[in-house]
Amino acid sequence: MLDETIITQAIIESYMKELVDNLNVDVIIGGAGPSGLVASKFLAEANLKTVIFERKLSIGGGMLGGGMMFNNIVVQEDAKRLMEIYMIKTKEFRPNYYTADAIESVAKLTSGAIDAGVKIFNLISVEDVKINKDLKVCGAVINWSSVEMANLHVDPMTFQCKCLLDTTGHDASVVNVVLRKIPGAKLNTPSGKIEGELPMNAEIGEKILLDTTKEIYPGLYVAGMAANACSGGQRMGPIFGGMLLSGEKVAKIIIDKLI
Ligand code: 48F
Repeated sequence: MLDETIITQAIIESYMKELVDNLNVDVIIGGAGPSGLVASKFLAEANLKTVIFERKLSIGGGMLGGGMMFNNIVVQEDAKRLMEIYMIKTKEFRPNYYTADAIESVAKLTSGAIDAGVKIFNLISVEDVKINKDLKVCGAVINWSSVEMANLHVDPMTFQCKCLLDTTGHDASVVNVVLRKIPGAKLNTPSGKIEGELPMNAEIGEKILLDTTKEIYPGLYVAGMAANACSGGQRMGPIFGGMLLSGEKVAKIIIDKLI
């Protein structure tokens, strides 16, 4: 005998408890693409309380679609050790080019994050940041993605953190908010503003990503495609080694800062 009201109560009460439990954490990550997922696992393994808010229903960002919906991805030698950590199967195509199943990759990156203790909330967007009196970023202002999509006039709510990580991909949407809303905000980029992403060059884009991954504004960090978009790096398309390495790198930067 199953009682629908008990099923409903179980979902509401357990979800609410998890939300409240994540109100004040070490790291909030906006965006559950590959770079955010990898960063979250390493942060949680360092005992930093880490939560991800993902706008969409699905997890995995651009990784799920492979290249042009051919749902395989490519990684290069440098990132193969990370694929091995997650036990994602790879096949050598040519020297330095390995293919992997995009769905398996997303599933295992997600599982790696959750098993490390990360809480992922999907269907929630980071729409603004919280700042302290020195204009340092110290939290994320979130709302249901459905509210955002329907353009409803519903106020958001605020979650607090020591570090906020923007892994929202090409849009760098959290960094954009900071630039738009904090008077005189100067980013850690050559112009102090968002340089904008450059067109495709996989070789340069993948390499430069490790330099563009950094604290971009006090309290706010960038990794993945958002990092190249902020600092004027090239895009690289469906090769994903750089995304994984960028997630690992930003985790190290934040761990060094907080521990
Ligand atoms: O775009 P995405 O996969 O970011 P990434 O980790 O990886 C980039 C690659 O997929 C690909 C590429 C690789 O070579 O160029 O594009 O840098 O994932 C970004 C995630 O962030 C979510 C979005 O739905 C996606 O799943 N997102 C975007 N804006 C917000 C957000 C927001 N404001 N709040 C929460 N999630």
